[in-house]
Amino acid sequence: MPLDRKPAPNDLSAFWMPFTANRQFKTAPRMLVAAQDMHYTAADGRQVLDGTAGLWCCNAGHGRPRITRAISEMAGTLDYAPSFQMGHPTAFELANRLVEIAPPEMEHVFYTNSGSEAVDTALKIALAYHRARGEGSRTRLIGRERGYHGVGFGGISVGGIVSNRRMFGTLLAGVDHLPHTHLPENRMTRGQPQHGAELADDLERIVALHGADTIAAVIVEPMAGSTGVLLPPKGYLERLREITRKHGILLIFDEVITGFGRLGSPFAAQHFGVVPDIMTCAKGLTNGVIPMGAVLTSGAIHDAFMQGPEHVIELFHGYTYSGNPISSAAGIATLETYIEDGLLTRAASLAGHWEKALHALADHPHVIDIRNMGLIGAIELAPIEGAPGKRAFDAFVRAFEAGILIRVTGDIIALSPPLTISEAQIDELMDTLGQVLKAG
Ligand code: PXG
Repeated sequence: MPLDRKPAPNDLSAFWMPFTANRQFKTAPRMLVAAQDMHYTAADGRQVLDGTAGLWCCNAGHGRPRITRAISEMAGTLDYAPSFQMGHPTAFELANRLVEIAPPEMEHVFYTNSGSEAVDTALKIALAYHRARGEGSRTRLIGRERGYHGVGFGGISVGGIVSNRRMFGTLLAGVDHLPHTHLPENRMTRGQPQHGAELADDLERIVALHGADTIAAVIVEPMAGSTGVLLPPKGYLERLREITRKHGILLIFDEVITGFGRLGSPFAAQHFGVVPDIMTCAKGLTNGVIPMGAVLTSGAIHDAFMQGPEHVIELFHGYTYSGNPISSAAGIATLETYIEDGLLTRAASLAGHWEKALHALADHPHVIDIRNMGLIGAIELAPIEGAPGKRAFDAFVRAFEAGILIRVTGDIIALSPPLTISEAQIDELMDTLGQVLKAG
C-alpha cells in the first residue's frame, strides 16, 4: 500500500485475533474503548461491569492512578535498560517486594513477559537444576489433564487441553500427565471439594512406570482456572507435595491466575498451606496493565546454579524485556496499590457473600454445577446437543449486551472480578447473570 494511503480505521481484517472466532467477531464486534474502576466502557458508550478482571489480571480494578503514574514517570526517566550483564534498581526492588509477599521459601525472582514465558522458564530451570546437581537423567516433565500453562511449546506440552495441542506437532518429548481433579461427585460443592485427594497418587504410578530418577518436575495450577475452575480436592495438593518430595521431584505451582490475592491470600501456596519449589506468576503482577511475568524459586534451586567460575553466566536464559524498567515500576506500584487497599486478602472477606450470591443461581435453567473459591466462580451449563459451547457462548453475548463481562470456556461460565468489587456489585453481577440464564 502506498504510504499516503492509510487503511480505514474500522477495517478489522489485519488484526488476526488470539483465541477468537475471528470471522464471527468481525461480523459483530464487541469493542471496549475505556475502563475505570469496576467498569469498561463499550464502543456504544454503555458501562459494562467487569466480571472477569479483564482476563483474570486487573485485580485492583481499572485506571489505578498510582500504576499509570509509575509507568509514565519511568518512561520519562529510564525508558529501557538491558538486564543482561547490566541492571537498574527498580527490577531489584520489585524482586525484593515480591519475595516479601511470597512464602518465605521463595527467595529469588526471574523475570519474563508473560505467563507462558514464566512456565517455559520454570520448566527450563527445573531441567537445568537437576543437571547442575549431577542428576541429568531427570528430564521428564509431568503436567495434568485439563491444565493450562500458556501457549509456549513447554506450556502446551505439559498442558492438558487437546485443542491447544493437536495442531502443533509432537511437542516436547518425555511428558506425562496426571488425571484432572474434576469429579462428578463433587457437584455443587461450596469451596474445596471433599472427594479426590487420592488422584494425586497417580504420580506414584507414573514414578513406577518411568523411574523417579527420570522425572524432573510436576507442574500444576493449584486451582485450574482456564478449563473452567477445577478445584483441588481437600488433601490433594498436600499429597502431591509429599510424593514429589519423597522422590526428589520438583513441584511447580503455576500461579498465573491464583497469584495476587485471587483466593484471599497473596498466593495459592499460602492459601492451601502447601509450598512448591518453583512458582510462576504474571497477570496480576502488574494489574494486567503492562506485560510482565515472573518465576519465583527456592534458595536451594537458585544456589545450585551458583557454582563454577564467577565470570561464567549461570543460566543461559532470559528475554530482552526481562525486568524492564517500565514493567518493574508498574509492578511496584501495583503491589503498593494491593497492600494499601488490602487486596491481597480482601477476597477472603468477600468469599462468603460471593459464594452465597453465586450458588443462588443453582436452580436456573440448564445449570448443572456451580463451584467457587475466593473470588472465583464457575457455572457449568448443560451443553446443547450437537453444539457444545454454544449455550455458554450465547450467554456470554447476551451478558455483554446486558452490561456484564463474563468469560466462557466450553459450556462453563467463569467469573473472577477485580478484587475491588463491592457486595452491591456482586449482587448486580449475579442478578444480571441470573436474568441472562433465564432468557436462555
Ligand atoms: N498459566 C496459567 C495458569 C494461565 O492461566 C498462562 C499460564 C499463560 O499466561 P499468558 O500471559 O502467556 O497468557 C495462563 C493464562 C481464560 C484465560 O479466559 C486464561 C489465561 C489467558 C487468557 C484467557 O481463562 N491464562
